[in-house]
Amino acid sequence: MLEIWGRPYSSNVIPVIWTANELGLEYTLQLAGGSFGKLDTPEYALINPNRMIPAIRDGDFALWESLSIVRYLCDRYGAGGLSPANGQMRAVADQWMEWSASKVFMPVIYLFFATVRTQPDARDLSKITDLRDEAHAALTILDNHLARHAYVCGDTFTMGDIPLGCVAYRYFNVDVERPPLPNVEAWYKRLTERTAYQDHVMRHFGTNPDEWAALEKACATEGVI
Ligand SMILES: N[C@@H](CCC(=O)N[C@@H](CS)C(=O)NCC(=O)O)C(=O)O
Repeated sequence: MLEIWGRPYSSNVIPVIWTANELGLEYTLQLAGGSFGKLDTPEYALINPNRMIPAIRDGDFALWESLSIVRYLCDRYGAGGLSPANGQMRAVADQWMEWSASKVFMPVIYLFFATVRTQPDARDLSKITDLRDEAHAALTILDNHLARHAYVCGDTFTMGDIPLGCVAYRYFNVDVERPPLPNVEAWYKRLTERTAYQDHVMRHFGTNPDEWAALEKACATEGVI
């Protein structure tokens, strides 16, 4: 059976878990990384020599790098669906996946760290505003694109929506004022209607480091996968 290694609150692991659930794949989640450890073991070095999460094992085949894993799962188990059959459409899906990583992921993850992962009395408001502005500027490009399309590749949900959908959840759920992005907001609302998104992306992550740590720890005992 497919094994996914990682922790379900990790920003790079969430796209892999969401993808596996969109595809209806059976898998086991091997809790690893952060407080779950296991990355320093000889066994894990064979799966990912970088000793980072996520990684997967699919039979004898091991793979790391979150977006490569999403592409692999969609190409292997969702060809013609999440991985568009048309080569140009697949390239457009790929383009938005790369763009998510190169333009949006970093300001949003730093915004997340500057808010949720920083104690309230230690937060730097001007840094938070700068990160919000950087994320908003990038997301304005997506907003213009989504004025003409329901999803990044057109009328249907594809793998191109997955990394951006994960980043969008964090962006729309940190405690910061956001200027309007009407088309991104409408697309985000469409994602929130998907069961796999509700179950695996829309995880309440708390409002401060203590809440965040408690929620992440709880997923080991409550079986939240
Ligand atoms: N480019 C890599 C980045 C992987 C990465 O930075 N993973 C972090 C978690 S988000 C990690 O393994 N941190 C160590 C840990 O969680 O213990 C990917 O997309 O898979």
